[in-house]
Amino acid sequence: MPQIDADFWITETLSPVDLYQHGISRVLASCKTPFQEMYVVESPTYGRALVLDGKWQTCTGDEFLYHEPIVHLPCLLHGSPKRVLIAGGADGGALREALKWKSVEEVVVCDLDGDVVDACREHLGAIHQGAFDDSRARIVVRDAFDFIAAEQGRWDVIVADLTDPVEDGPAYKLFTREFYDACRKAMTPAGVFINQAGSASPVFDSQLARVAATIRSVFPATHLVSPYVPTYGSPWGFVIAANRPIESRPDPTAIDERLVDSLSGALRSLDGAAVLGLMQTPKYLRERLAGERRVYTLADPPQPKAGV
Ligand code: SPD
Repeated sequence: MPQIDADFWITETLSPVDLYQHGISRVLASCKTPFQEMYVVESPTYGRALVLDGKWQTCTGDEFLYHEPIVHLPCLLHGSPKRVLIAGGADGGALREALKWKSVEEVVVCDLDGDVVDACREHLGAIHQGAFDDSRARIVVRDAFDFIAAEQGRWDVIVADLTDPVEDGPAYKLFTREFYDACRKAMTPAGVFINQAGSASPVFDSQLARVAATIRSVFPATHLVSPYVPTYGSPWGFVIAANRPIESRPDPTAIDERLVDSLSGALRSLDGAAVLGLMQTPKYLRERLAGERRVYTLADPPQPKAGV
């Protein structure tokens, strides 16, 4: 454990009565962009981190627990992705992982906030590891909704690596049925979609259940996984969606072989056994999701302050 020398604390409000705090030893960048309040900070324990609108986005200490599954689960389900679109993803962690696929010819990172992309490129090299400079990578600073709606049948995998749908924040429209419908149309028929969908804590799962119900209202097949990322303060939820059934009991040996054949880089979190484990949705979440019917629409989008 490094010496704790923090005189500044990032306090994330998980609910009106639950806080998660990280002591900060150094602020590397901070500003109000046209879209959100940004901090790039250093934690003595978790390393460099990106914080947007008071919410911890990613950090060098545990980002692989998020970026590996959000990229490799949909890519494995597709099998041989050529074109990958990352909506959000300014830190470059998902981009780094997508570029490990030998089959990948093009990865677009479409993020609304160029100031955040620039800060991540400068300060979070340990996360992007130079991925922005790969010849297969393209950065588009634009609203992902508009970008995705402009193209049909193009993407093999779409990764919605978004900020949480904070009220008045930049991402809330990207958790609606209209957005998921645009994603489905923008994908090839064999395309696979994945969305970071919020906390999977049994006491904060309302948004996750509703996001899952919204995606289920658009795609024929959906599946929830819940990796644990320590700095998010609870298990997290990713919803995977596709036009065909999603294999939830893959053979670990076959996955190991496919990862060896398909990837050019090593993984820290995933192998065949870990993929099989991640695909097993906990019972409380299966029951919670099965009972959810409400969907988010542009006319009725997420409003987190209304209740957790
Ligand atoms: N509250 C944490 C939600 C994290 C969402 N996005 C993380 C971005 C990592 N690339």
